[in-house]
Amino acid sequence: MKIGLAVSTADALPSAFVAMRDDLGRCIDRCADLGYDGVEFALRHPSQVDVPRIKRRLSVTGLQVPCISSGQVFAADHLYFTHPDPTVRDQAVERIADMIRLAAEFGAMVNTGRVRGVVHVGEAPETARRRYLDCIHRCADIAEPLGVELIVEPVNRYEVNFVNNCTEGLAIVRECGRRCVRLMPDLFHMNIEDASFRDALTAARDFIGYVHVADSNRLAPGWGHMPFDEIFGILKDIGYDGWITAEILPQPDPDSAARQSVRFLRARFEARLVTQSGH
Ligand code: LER
Ligand code: MN
Repeated sequence: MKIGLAVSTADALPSAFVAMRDDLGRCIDRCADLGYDGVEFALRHPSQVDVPRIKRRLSVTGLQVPCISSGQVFAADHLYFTHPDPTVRDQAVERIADMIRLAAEFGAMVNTGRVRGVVHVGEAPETARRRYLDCIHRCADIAEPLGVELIVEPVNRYEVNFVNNCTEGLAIVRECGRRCVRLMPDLFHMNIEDASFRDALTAARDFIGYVHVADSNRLAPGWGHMPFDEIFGILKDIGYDGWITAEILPQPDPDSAARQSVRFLRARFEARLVTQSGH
């Protein structure tokens, strides 16, 4: 398992759930010092990344960029796949296409998160679903030849009204039926929406490409009441050994939150190995 931290640029919206808002090169250096394996970039636009400079920082530190996420494309630019206006849907696809090309530079996935959109008042969920699937197929056409995976993240009902739990996420990933489109459970959202961590994660076991973690209150893991030991046990049982990225609030301050996350996640994960190997 590799541990990541979601970070963003200094001008990120307050609604971006990132522990660090800083120059991205500095974020990499700080995360390397703290013992992370990688950083997820939460971006509004791919032009925020100076590719040669970031590649140098990654090569010096040995860190990876496992994922580019796009929540600010929804929150700041209001571009999303279910928009009634086809021009806006085209712009959303274009922005995600640019993020896919950026992700290809780093061997990263692209989280399409809230860019999936919402079911508009007065419209049928089926209309949203049809628009969404059309857009995600167009993105997959670009991602597949570049070897980039697109991840679909169920997000709780207080943020969007479309694809809230892992069952719905799994259904849409299956319906999409593209190899490069995978599911990304986020424990914070699951804690609100899914009746059972075990049932939801087990049902999705063949489709999980990436995992977001936070404690029950979006603070660093260990500072709330998320049942991490149980969840790590389930992830082991289903054979998930990919990235676990902390998407947390910068409280009480960015470095304390980031330090707590990596220490806690590593310790609990290693404890799980010890327990399960019977030592
Ligand atoms: C994004 O990864 C996420 O989890 C959302 O809550 C952002 O709104
Ligand atoms: Mn998330």
